[in-house]
Amino acid sequence: MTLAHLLVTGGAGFIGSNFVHHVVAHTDHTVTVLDKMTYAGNQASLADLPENRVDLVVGDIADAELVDGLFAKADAVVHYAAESHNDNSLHDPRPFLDTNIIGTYTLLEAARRHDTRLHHISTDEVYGDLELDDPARFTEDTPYNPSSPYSSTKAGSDLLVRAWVRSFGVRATISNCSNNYGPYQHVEKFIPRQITNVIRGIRPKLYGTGENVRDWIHADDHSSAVLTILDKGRMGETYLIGADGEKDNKTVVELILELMGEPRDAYDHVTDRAGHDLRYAIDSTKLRTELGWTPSYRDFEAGLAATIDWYRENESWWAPAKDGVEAFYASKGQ
Ligand code: NAD
Ligand code: TDX
Repeated sequence: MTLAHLLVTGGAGFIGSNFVHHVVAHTDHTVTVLDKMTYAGNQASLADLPENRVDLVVGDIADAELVDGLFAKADAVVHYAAESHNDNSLHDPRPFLDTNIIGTYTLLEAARRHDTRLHHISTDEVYGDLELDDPARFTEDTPYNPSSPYSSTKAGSDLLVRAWVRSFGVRATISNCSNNYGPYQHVEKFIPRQITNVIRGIRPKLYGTGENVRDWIHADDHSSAVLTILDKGRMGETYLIGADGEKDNKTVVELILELMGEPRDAYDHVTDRAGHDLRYAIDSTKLRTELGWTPSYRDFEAGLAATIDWYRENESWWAPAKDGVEAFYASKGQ
């Protein structure tokens, strides 16, 4: 790849920081992270990276002047920054509009001014949900049908990118990935919440019946897919990223308990999420056949066991957020 300097928005968050680690390990690129350091950003996620490869600029992607200066120096931009949690979007949608819609608009205008290559990170949730017994999976041609304030703002941001490509010739690609797991994920999310609950002696909390299905991919596989698209992706195209990892939530909770040496039924059913999507499933044939990408983490149980080890060994990383997150969920009966 001829790219040398990447601007990574949201690089202090879960998937963004995994991507920065992946770039440092597998390429010669240098990286500037632009991150607002919201509750979801954590400088410790970037702490062990070489200073001559990675620097952090604390700021808002909706700050046009700041963004303009950073685009002037970047060979390509990878856009992870977002408000990312469905439950928060049900409680207070406004930050989702500010960051996911206005923030993405601000980046697109800068990409247009500087003719900078932009890769936009999105989610399979833009497609809505599938029935449990539906043999279909999402493809690049599935119509958009988002359910939550979060997924509707991600859908809106995708449509802005498509419009800026068509109307202004912006050089952009989009990827829509399934649920990620791995190190550096905030304890508000499903898998880290349950692992850290078990570490703390709290029973895991399953929303509703727990029959909801998510299609799990390791964050490092998401990173390798994004690098592949940056390298070989066709401008204006959308690529779905997934690793054939469908599991229902009940199975995941039981596996976490078993791997952590607890009885498989030592969890509670709690109030369901409003509008809870039933099932996500990704068909990533286009990415695999056109660009030659394949996932490396094929054994979910082994990846989950390594993730459990990471949370056990890095309590100082997650402990400061844990009590506040649990108090928030408790206030909602979750
Ligand atoms: P995260 O919440 O862990 O991280 C988001 C990061 O963005 C944080 O560091 C935060 O400080 C930063 N940020 C938020 N608002 C900002 C702003 N206005 N300006 C600059 N920085 C800002 O999220 P994540 O789970 O790492 O998700 C990253 C991206 O991947 C998002 O775009 C999300 O929609 C997408 N995605 C996530 C998943 C998943 O399973 N987590 C799956 C598919 C796609
Ligand atoms: O305590 C919990 N108990 C529970 O049963 C939590 C926090 C979640 N759940 C359920 C809800 C979902 O069915 O687990 C599943 C996963 O929940 P989240 O981790 O909140 O993820 P999800 O809502 O599926 O969205 C994630 O994947 C797609 C990311 O947070 C999004 O940013 C991404 O777009």
